[in-house]
Amino acid sequence: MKNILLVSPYAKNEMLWVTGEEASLCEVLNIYPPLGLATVAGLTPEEGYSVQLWDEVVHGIIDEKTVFDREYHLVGVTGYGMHRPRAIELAQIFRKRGVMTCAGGPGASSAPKEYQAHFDVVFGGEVEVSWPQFLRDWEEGKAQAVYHQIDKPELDISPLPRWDSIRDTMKHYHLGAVQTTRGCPYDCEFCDVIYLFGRRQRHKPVETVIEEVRVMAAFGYEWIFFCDDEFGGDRKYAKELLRALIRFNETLDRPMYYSTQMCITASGDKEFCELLAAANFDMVFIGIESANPGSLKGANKLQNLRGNLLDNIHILLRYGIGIRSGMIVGFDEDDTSIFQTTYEFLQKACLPSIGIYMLMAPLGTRLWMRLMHEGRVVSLARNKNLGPARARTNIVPKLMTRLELLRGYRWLLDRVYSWDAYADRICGFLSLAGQSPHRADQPIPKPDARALVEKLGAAPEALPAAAQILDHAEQVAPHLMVRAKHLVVQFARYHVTIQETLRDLDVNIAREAAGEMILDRNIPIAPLPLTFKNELNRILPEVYRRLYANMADRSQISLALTDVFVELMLRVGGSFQKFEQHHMTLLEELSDRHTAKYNGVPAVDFVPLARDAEIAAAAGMPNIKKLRVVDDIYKSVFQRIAEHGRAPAAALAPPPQAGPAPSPAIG
Ligand code: B12
Ligand code: SF4
Repeated sequence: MKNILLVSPYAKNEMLWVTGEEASLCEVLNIYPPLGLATVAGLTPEEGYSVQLWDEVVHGIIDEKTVFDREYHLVGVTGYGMHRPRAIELAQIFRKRGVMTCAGGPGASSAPKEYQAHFDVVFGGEVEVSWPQFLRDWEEGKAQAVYHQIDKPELDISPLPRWDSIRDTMKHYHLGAVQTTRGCPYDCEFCDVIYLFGRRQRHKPVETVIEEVRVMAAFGYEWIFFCDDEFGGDRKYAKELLRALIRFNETLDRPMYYSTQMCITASGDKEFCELLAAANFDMVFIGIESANPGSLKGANKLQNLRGNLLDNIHILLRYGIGIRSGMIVGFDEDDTSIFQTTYEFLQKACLPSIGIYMLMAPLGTRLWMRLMHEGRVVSLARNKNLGPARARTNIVPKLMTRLELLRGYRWLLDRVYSWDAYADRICGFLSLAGQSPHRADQPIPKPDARALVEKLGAAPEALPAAAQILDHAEQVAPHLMVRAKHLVVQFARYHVTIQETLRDLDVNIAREAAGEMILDRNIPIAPLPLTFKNELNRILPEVYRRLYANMADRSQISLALTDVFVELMLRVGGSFQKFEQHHMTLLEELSDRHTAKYNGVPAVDFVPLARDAEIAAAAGMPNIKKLRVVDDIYKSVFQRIAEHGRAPAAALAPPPQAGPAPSPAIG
């Protein structure tokens, strides 16, 4: 029997927007159970393996002294980019204990190199194929250091998540988690979803989703978050699922509430909106992103430009479907007027919940590549105590300085998250939503505002705002009273978080103004033309076939592909204008050289199959277009080239607005 521990690293919980009042009253410690890890557990055969999930937020921080009830043979760590430092600490703790370690999840998938020095095995991408492969390799004593699954398989092969090992602690999560789709058909410049999960949306069979919902209901959850990026990406599927959810809810005494992420285009589909409301979706996350149409266009968020954005937001609100909107400031088209414009837009939009961020360029996204080319990506890695992710940005804006961005952002947060501005927005929402009944909402007597605010320990300015919201609900939408109360409770908590963020921002603003921030610029030595990606679409199938036919171990193909293209770019470097036949010849040579390396034979001794034999040997090759691996490969290539070019930090000049030369790290 092999014992496997799967850990979700500790992170400070900033995401309080979904919690209700109950969260503070009962045993809730975290928002969602670790769905990625439960999926990995589901992929592990029950025979021969015991798998234990461990969420540090719920089950405790692991350190050198932690005593487990068994000896583990393997520890796997999940996480986003923001969890990386803690993930690495965990690897060090377990390595000291002599336990084999592996990493997976969005963080490791986006930046595998950053994990490789610390973990024995690193998984890139989804693991429905590569995890079972790894288990087989491990059994045979030949586990590899990297498994990069480039296939993006249909989700009917994804197993039911296994929660049995944390059955008794599921009560500590506020929401149940179920995923229905992976991938997003859009292509926003700043987003890495399409690199991680592809643009072709795949979905779980409706019956499987209902089964997972049923499992969550059995754990006692009343609220489920569908962990999708664009729930409405395949409208036909989504409608079928919504009808099934409505039927399922009808079998329950108390219908479940649902929430998810989607695009504003949903508002253009009346039937879809009606189904969402009927199925009890009371809050959805939507990337509204910007009040500036120029920025939406620049970021390729074209779907938000269909029709009038404010009208489209109000359409959804009228169904009683609350929106949590994601907003970004600092796009190339934003000057310093964006802060006031955004504030006015948000007040008119009457959004019940808002997350505002400065533009970030996540590693490997199109935005990152473009800004890298323009020398406008900075690394903040050498600065300590940067505060939460939302208090910093890694970009140099175009129409303002970094300092102006930080200061304007701070002003915006302070203004938008003031109690008076919030009360006005919520009253607007209640007036809109009041026009339509919502099954989720049950009338309750108006709570006493003073008693509520006192119980919450909120600031004095909370009282008039809470009274305004509750009075307004009583007047225009008594059936929404329970929601009005929840919105007051949620905001009281969110307000505290925002005050912390403002303090972190103050620290960063002061350091930036004093020139104390260490802003290392990332500069790739070999500039990679953006047009290369179009060429890659065309030539990749040929190179892939050559590798597929000749490589002894096909699980290494994506690594070999990256090696091949990295070398091509390093060789042709800045001289690359367009793809020419000699590049193809060079690519063939490089493919053969890397195949030889992976096959463990000297390059000179390696003889590739002749073309006919190659085609025959590649007969079972997956359809490369269907796999949609171009984005993945392109990203890995660029990442690797950037790493090649990372000059020693001290040698880099600070950006012009950073003030005097960088000082040593701030401790
Ligand atoms: C639901 C969701 C949320 C929810 C809940 C998150 C949670 N804690 O559960 C909310 C809305 C709160 C949220 C918030 C944020 N999120 Co989010 N979120 C998602 C979303 C849509 C689904 C996550 C999920 O459950 N997936 C389902 C499971 C099955 O997939 P998975 O975890 O990737 O697991 C698979 C593989 O990765 C692998 N795997 C995972 N772990 C491990 C571990 C091992 C050892 C192995 C072998 C394999 C493995 O196996 C699984 C099966 O293939 C993803 C996008 C997506 N489509 O996944 C973004 C995503 C994860 N979020 C992201 C981000 C950036 C955030 C925020 C930082 C946003 C912000 N600016 O505030 C916050 C941070 C919140 C926090 N403090 O934790 C990014 C992460 C980017 C990155 N490269 O790190 C993603 C990828 C979306 C994106 N590109 O913008 N998020
Ligand atoms: S719609 Fe959302 S998930 Fe899709 S590419 Fe744009 S930001 Fe990413």
